[in-house]
Amino acid sequence: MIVLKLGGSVITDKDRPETLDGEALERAADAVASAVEDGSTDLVIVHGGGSFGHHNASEHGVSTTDGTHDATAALEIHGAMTTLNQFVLTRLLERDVQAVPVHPFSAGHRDEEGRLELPTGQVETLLGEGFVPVLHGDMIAHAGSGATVVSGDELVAELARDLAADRIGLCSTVPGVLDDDEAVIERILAYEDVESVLGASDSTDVTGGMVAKVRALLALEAEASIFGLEELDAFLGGDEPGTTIA
Ligand code: IP8
Repeated sequence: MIVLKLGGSVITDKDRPETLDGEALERAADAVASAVEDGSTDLVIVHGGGSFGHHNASEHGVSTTDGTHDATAALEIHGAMTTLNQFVLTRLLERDVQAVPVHPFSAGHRDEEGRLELPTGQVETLLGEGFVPVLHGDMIAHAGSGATVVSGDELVAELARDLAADRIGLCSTVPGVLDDDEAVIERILAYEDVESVLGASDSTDVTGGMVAKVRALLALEAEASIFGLEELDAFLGGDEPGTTIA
């Protein structure tokens, strides 16, 4: 079973509010369609927000830790994400991928400490029935804080853990984690290995950019790959392109 994250910055124009990168999304959908064509690959897809969600969240001062009790704000952020989810589903369905949505806002919650609880029975059942569940970064109920953002990376980590994923892929705008000379770091074994080269994300990103990704992936049992869109076919075909986080 593969958990694949399509980065929000890959499938949207991250610097223009609510703008899709249609060409990139079509390429990603093509790669997914050829990977699941023969029915032998179980795939769960998670997509990030890019320009759908992060702008709304920062306008309302909402992040993974700062919540809101304002339903209008929560619905605006959630609505941006479900709009993007609909675009992703449509591109997949057009290619005969049996993609169905799973919206985290209706499925999980955080406890007082901010720990994410995400039941995965529906995802497992959908997989067993031949569907490709498509989750997304979203709003989520947060005990004591109203509702906060849940990032796609957190969802990837939860799903990979709970469903004992064999492989994890993060399709990103960069070809992997880059060192100071812009070369792809092939393997990361510990956060300290890359602390000095991981800068903050340069667009509006309320969930922490590459630093959060690497940290979340290091905590997992399964190996994860971070790679660019050009390598999505290779990853889904069994290769380990880009950076492997072990
Ligand atoms: O792009 C964030 O998901 P991410 C979703 O995976 C929202 O961090 C609502 C900003």
